[in-house]
Amino acid sequence: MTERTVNLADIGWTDELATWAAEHDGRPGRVARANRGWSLVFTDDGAVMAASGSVRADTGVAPATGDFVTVVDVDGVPTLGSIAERTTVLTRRAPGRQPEPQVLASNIDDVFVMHGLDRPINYRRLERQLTIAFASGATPVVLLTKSDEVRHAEEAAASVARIAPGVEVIPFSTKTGENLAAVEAHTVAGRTVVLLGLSGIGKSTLVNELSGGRVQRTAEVRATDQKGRHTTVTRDLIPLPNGSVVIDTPGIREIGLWQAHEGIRRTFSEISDAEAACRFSDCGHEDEPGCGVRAAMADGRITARRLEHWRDLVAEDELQDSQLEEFARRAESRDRADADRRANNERQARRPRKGGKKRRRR
Ligand SMILES: Nc1nc2c(ncn2[C@@H]2O[C@H](COP(=O)(O)OP(=O)(O)O)[C@@H](O)[C@H]2O)c(=O)[nH]1
Ligand SMILES: [Mg+2]
Ligand SMILES: [Zn+2]
Repeated sequence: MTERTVNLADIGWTDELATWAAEHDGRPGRVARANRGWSLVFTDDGAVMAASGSVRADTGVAPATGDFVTVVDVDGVPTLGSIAERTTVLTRRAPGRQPEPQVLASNIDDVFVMHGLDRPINYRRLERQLTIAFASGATPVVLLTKSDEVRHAEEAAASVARIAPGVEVIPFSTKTGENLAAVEAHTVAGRTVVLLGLSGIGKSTLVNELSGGRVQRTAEVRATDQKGRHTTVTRDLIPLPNGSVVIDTPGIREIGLWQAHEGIRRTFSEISDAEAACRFSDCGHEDEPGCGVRAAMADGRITARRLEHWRDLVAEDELQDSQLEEFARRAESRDRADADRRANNERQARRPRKGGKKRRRR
């Protein structure tokens, strides 16, 4: 599939965005894949590879898959001009020591948190995924793939539902078609879903199924590169025939939290609810009198396992906050030192030069 022309409406474009684009130079489009230095952009004139270094330098925002953008021509090179404000952002902490965000997808409506029923469900991973999904501002939906491979798919779904209060959980199979309609109900014209899960769990198979087998397995497209040649590149953003959009992330293992306070609160809503009843606002839920969390544990509303996982994620979130504060403090004192140095230099420069010979004391 070459996708020479893409209808903007088929990649999530709205009237509001059209208004935004009219106020900005360049051709409207959506980022289908973001790499270092360039982005693959779907425009109404086909797929182009646009240089993205300058927009990043100007705005401090690195483009991400799902961004609505304009592409301008800079000396014959397609270049990202502007990035529209994101409505939702799925972010993880970038792997590595520095506390830095990595945007996985933007402007998404649903996050499909996917696990395979053919292996034991890793609840800690699931809770992390739900946390970043809630933090994104989009709606998480848990998809349990390969339901044809187990006998008790509904039971597995029920135990997942117990740790995902308020989240829809759908066990399904692309092999038998079980519950595929429930999954498809989330892919509605104009909406964007992102797939999150380990590799091998059936993400690409689902994309193929949703696109009626019309997407080739490798998700390749032909794009115009900076030199105007046509070249084949891989994209993560896939427009479906029904006018909805799927963003396929590469199998992501590490789910580091990024500013996920609100995500934790919503993922562990039974704990957040119970906490509201604690007598002390800074209750540690250990042996304080009037602790709502201990009370909820005593009557089974909170399990010991959930409390332990919650404590771990809260600790990780708080550590990150203090790391970020420390970074900000250091950056600030560096800025202050720079400013002092500049002011000093200026004073030196302004000081009138003493002309002639130096006088010597007698
Ligand atoms: N039994 C069964 N196998 C599936 C199903 N969906 C995908 N698979 C298989 O799981 C493997 C990995 O699928 P793939 O879509 O490539 O996973 P991805 O890495 O998440 O994109 C393939 O061998 C698929 O045929 C399903 O519903 N049932
Ligand atoms: Mg895949
Ligand atoms: Zn308490």
